[in-house]
Amino acid sequence: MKLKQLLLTALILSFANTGWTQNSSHNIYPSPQIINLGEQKISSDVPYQLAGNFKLKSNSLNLLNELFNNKSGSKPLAIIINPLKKADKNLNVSGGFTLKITPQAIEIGVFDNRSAFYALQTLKQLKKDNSLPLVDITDFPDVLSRGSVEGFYGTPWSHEDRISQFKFYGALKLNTYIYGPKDDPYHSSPNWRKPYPSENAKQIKELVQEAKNNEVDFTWAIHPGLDIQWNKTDSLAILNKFEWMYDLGVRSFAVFFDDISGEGTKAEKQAQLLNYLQSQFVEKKKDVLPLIMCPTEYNKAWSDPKPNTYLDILGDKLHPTIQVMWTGDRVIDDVSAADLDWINKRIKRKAYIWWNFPVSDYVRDHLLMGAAYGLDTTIKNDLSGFVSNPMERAEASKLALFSVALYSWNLKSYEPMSAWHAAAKYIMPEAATAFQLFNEHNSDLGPNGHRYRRDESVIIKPAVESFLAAYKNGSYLQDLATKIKTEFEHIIPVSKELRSKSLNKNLIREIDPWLTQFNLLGKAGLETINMLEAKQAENKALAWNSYLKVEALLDSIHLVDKTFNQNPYQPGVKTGSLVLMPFVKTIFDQTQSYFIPAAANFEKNSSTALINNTEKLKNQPLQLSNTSIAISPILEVINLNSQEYLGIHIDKSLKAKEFYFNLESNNLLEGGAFETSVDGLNWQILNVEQKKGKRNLKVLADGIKHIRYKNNSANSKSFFLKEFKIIVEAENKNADQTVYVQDYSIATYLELNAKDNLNLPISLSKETKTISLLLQNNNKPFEIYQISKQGKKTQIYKGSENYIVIPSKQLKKVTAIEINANGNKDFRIYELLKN
Ligand code: LOG
Repeated sequence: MKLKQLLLTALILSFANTGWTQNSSHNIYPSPQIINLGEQKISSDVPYQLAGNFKLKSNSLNLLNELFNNKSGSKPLAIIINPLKKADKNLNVSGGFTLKITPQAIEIGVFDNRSAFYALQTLKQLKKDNSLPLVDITDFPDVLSRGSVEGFYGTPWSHEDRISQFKFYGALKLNTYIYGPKDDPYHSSPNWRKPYPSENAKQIKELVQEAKNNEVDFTWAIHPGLDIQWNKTDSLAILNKFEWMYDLGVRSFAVFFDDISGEGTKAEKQAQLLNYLQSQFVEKKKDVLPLIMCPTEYNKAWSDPKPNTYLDILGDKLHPTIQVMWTGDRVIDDVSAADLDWINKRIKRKAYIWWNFPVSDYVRDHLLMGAAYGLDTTIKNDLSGFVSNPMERAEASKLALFSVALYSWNLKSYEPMSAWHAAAKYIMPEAATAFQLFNEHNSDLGPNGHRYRRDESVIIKPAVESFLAAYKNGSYLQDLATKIKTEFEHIIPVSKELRSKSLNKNLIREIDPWLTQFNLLGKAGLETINMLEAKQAENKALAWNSYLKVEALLDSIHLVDKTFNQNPYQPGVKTGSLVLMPFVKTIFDQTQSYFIPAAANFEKNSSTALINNTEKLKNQPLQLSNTSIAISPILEVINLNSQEYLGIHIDKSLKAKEFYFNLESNNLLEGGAFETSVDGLNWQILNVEQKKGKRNLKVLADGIKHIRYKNNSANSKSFFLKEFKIIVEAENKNADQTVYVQDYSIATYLELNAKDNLNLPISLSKETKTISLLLQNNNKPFEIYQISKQGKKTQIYKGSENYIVIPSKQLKKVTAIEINANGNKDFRIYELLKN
């Protein structure tokens, strides 16, 4: 990076010497192909006078009127617009233009009205404080079709969303929008054969017009493959539908055959249909753009590699002007030269890239606000189009679409990180730094079926990793802790700032649950560091107070996750999920051993335990909570020899309600079984349907206290211990739950509720020097008494602390202690320890 920056600076300097200021000081997005920026400026606070031989359309005229004033009196500036003369092939494409600002005039050379519109958009970006710099620009797009394909599953964009998109595209020289939301029943089954109801039709008409105003080609796509019949009736049905759409103003069409099976997938039939539409519709209409099709085998991983199969058939049979879409080596993938090489040969044309980023329909609990990287910058001659499939959140998707605009216009100049930063400034100038910070920690997708991941929290990640590595080995790296703390401190105000400053209310509405979550993450992180600092200072009481705060914040995060964005696919709201949240959780989980040191003289009242007869797993910890008991997952593969088993025994005070497992194996139930037992001696086979041991749930019968998986076969069995969890509740909810107070775990607690007095039997040995209580009382006063053998009750504590240490000297012949919470309903006792 450093080296790259140096080289860039050197490059800029060398341009400066020749009188050029190549690309350095302008803010034109996308970056012009050739720009020669002068230092002098002219005023734009003047009227203009149009000259030249090109007649502008109204959208370009409107832009002109926006740029200059119409005050009479001052001398008008000549704006001379002429058709491009040069035989330059690059320049003579839709949108290509030259723009020259001299002290006397602005000269614009155009190929079409789109060229003029783009030249004026460039002027708009150049204009600052009512002045324009002298400049000489030659500009044209590297890729002919650039923009988005609304092709995701989930709630389609709203009318307002789409209009806002088109304005954004126009300003950034994106010229393509393909309409294909999977969940529009008139795009796909069941209603693709039917015309749109009048209200929808009216809106589409408006959209086509608004797209036109912004020089965006509105492509309407049909997705008939789920139930198409290869007969005349259905060919006509599509033709009719296209006619209806044509009447609404649509002049560009696509047919999608993705995500279907059966009859609809046949290459010959698909090609026949497309060719039919080519001859019966496109060639007849004359003002319709080339057809686009999305094949069924739209990525390498899903396509037949054998010669003369699906893709080659399309390549051979499809009319040469029909464009073929392609997502890459996989459904979700970077775009590489090798991949294009492969596909272009097979389809015998340049692929039209359908880039599945930042689409999030397969990771709906995440926002994809990361940089758009992984795009090869040398392939401009190998693609016919580049469209991005965005998120269902339209405004938030603009962040990635900004980069798509920069990339597809000028591949060579594309640099993902600077584009990403520029995008934040462009989209949220009111609060760019806060927005950038939010984006930095909301980039990765989390584990997903497509195995597509993105960098996240890149700047702070090395500090977090080094800190955690050292921390696990018992050392505390102060500098790094401070650095991480500062990051969390910066995160806390971001949500408030974005909510109060952002002018884009729809964007805030889209990301609102994530803003809530991000703020909570900041607070939880800060409190985590506070806890570590208190621990460093050996102030256990302070550390415990921080622990309680972290716990409460994690509870809130959990609640937000269970309350908002409750879609049936990936419900919830995840933020900072790659680096920051795991940091908080790791420290939080590991703090257990600090508050409950292994050396402590416990009085364990719970018999909950791991059961197993394998040496390797004997130290595997359990994860306890008030509602579940689980074996901590293991990353490596586990081998269970013949007759070996692994499971959980729960205490008699607990009732086992449900059992969840995920052991990912191919032959889990061949000679192996899940077994349950009431007494630990007699075992019964638990019927589970899932042979492969993928995630599953089993409701349990009453009275079960033991669950295990046992290898009853003669051979060893291997599997992954991803999940082995019992959902529990107190056997008798009203009865004694003191088991939680003495179970070695600060993840469980006893809630006093309305019960005012709690009586805990205890016996002290000679070694006991103190007893300590880990509580949470919300600052309300309470008392502790000791009860002697004779039943005498004496007060030993009165106050409102959360962490209480009582020297054993104070405890005379104690048989129990009694806690009086004075009716405090939020009183929790986490653990009673003897040290
Ligand atoms: C679908 C698309 C979906 C995307 C991401 C294509 C060509 N089709 O796996 O509708 O949004 O993946 O989930 C797809 O990508 N299928």
